[in-house]
Amino acid sequence: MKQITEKEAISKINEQLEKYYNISLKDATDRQLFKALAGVCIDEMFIKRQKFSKNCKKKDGKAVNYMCMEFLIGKTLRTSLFNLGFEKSFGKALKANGRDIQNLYAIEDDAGLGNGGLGRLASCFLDSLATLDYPVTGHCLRYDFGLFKQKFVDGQQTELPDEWLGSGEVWQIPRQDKACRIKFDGQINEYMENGHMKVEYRDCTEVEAFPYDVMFSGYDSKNVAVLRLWSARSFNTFDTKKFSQGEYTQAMAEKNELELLSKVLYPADDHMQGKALRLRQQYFLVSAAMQSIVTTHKRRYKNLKLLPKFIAVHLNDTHPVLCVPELLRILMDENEMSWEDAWNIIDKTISYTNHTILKEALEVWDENLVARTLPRIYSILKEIDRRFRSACCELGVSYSAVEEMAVISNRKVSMANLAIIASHKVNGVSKLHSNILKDRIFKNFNGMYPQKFTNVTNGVTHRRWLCESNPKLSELIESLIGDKFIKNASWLENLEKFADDDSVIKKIKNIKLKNKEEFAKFLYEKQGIKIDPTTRFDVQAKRIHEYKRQLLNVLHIIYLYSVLKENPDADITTQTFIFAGKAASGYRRAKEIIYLINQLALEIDKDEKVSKKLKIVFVENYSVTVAEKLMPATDVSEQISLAGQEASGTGNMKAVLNGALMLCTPDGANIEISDVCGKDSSFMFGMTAEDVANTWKNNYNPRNYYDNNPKIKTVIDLLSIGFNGTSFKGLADYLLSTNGDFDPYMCLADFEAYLKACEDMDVLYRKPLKWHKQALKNISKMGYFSSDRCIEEYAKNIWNLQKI
Ligand code: 26V
Repeated sequence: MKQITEKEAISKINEQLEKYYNISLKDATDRQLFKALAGVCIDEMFIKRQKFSKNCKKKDGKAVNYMCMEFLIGKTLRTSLFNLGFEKSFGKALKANGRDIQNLYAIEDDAGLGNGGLGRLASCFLDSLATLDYPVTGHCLRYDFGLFKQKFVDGQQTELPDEWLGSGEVWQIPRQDKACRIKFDGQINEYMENGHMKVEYRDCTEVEAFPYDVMFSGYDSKNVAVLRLWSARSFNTFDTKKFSQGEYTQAMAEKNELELLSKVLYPADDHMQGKALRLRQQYFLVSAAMQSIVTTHKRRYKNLKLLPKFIAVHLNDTHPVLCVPELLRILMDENEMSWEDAWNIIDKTISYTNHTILKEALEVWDENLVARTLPRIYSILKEIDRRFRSACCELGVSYSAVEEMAVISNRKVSMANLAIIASHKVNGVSKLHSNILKDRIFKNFNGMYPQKFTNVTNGVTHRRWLCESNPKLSELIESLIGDKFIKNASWLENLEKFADDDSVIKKIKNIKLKNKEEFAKFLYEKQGIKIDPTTRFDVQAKRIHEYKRQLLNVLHIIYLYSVLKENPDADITTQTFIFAGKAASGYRRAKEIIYLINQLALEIDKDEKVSKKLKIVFVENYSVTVAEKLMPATDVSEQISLAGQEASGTGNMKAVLNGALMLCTPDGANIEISDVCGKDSSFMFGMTAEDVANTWKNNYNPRNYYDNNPKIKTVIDLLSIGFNGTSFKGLADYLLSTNGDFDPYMCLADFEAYLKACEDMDVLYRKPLKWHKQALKNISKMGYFSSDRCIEEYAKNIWNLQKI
């Protein structure tokens, strides 16, 4: 891609500095420079975006609206510069003027508007859509506070507010012209007038949805993706009557209550809680987005029946599924369309991706809450339910199947059922996951609408996760096969021919070491902890959740600890176990696991002999930025969820793309990564999803493992005694119980197989050239897991989108 010259870079920076601060480069603070660079990018993207939009209109292009409650963006400056082809020249130009571009990157806070995989996937998709020249608008809430900041106090997780807006605001363009109103609560009166449904609202609460647009340029493309972040505002600063009567606080309280809507991201990704505010957030997002889509479409094309020709609406999980009744409402109540015509539009426009099979995470809302909060939407939901039930009746579907699939059943509204009924396509995020959806979770639906169900295996943007975050590796790759892989990830395959070139393999090995040194330095500066970059870095970085089985990892470490305590000279690989990830604030067990890891880390540190071979660190406050530093430094990536539970995983892709080998179970995308990279690419162990189903059926009995496997007995007993003065008997009991508070993710059942896989891995690790050769082979196959491939599949099979 064509880069600009250093001279051009300097002149662009000076232009911004002059415009905003009337200052020259040498006098500018880092913060002013940061703003200047952001300004350069924004101006550039603005021009690009305008041209693209014009072209899109001219060609009658179709656009996808990606609806998601979470976008885990991370930082934006470096990515914008990279994608615009500015990064290198700006870096050099600043350096020539005695400034370090890295310091400017450091100023920006992460935009952490998401919990984990689902939100990060949404951000990767924007990058790919922009790069591949597909028109897209993402819609999300502009949370004042993103995902909490994690801080350890005496080894326990505490949560602090994440105030990201200070530096995040530079990218956001306020769009007063697109603001709209959202109604909640009150009562409705529905009546027919001239054959059309009319609705009167009484006593409802109204709030303004005010959008901010953030632009994301594609790499070497003509396109810029827009993410529209909706913020809640009350219309009046305060109730003037109350204000004039001196009731200041109450007047302010009402304003604050309305604006609470977009105040904070819900920090859980595991457990559905029927919280009224969350339901309001969901409706607020979809109502604002649907209103803006319909308004723009009407202005441009006049005819609403043409909506499906120009618009695809994608539901990233069920959180935005109220798009369905909201779009029906707008079409019928505000545009006098009949139910049949409106439904026909829904049917062609909406698609849905499922991201979890965890029962407790599948969204169901209390019918009364929906009725009270969104009376008109509730009435539409009842009609969708009624029509669906009558269609089932005609098809002769059994009573129990109808109840299972209905939108409203047992006084609950099922969001997944609504999403499936309304979508023309439903996909899972890995082959295994999509099959589980068809064969188990949504079996009845699959019987009824087999053509709806499909798979799109996840991907990550290799530009951020390789080119930007691992410049050393990326430069080596470029020197070997050219830069074509940046735009076309499958080009990475050309690396394979260097697998037998020892000089290349040594370079790969060296780069890994350098990245580990850099990570060690970063960790020391951040947390004051020293780790040895010459040890093997064994990493498990993801949300803390029972199903992901950080506990299984810990059990293995305890086992190694017990062996080394007995015999400090035992033949055990010297390694650093690195954990990173947040626990939902109300998730007791996950927090206990964090505490266990931190206490065990301290105990091992204190043991002079053992600590020569073993070290544990828990990296505080895992975020996109931390991941960008950690992935390039990973030797072993732990992907050890109970088979069938991890829908896909995307951390696995990021790690392997950076030359890690996976230690993994046959779950989610692990299976496909191993298939694509070859059987020696990872160390896979444990029960398959099918084994898991059978073990569950035959009653898992952890006591048997404890009684018959002395290693397991040792480990569990040590857990009971505890570490660094704290007993973890609660966790030991949990691992051994068969009822009540027990481990449904069956850590003990996979323990022995896990140990064996670790031993196999050690064998390869002792032959560094072979290890790094495998790393190179893996990287060469990872093009398939670029979100570019994934977006091409969505565009073709789900959205019917054309490139502009
Ligand atoms: C679920 C819920 C449940 C109700 C409470 C609020 C809330 C917020 C977020 C979520 C999303 C959880 C689903 C999720 O993040 N799934 C992850 O999606 C990744 C991208 O497809 C995938 O790689 C991971 O395997 C999957 O766990």
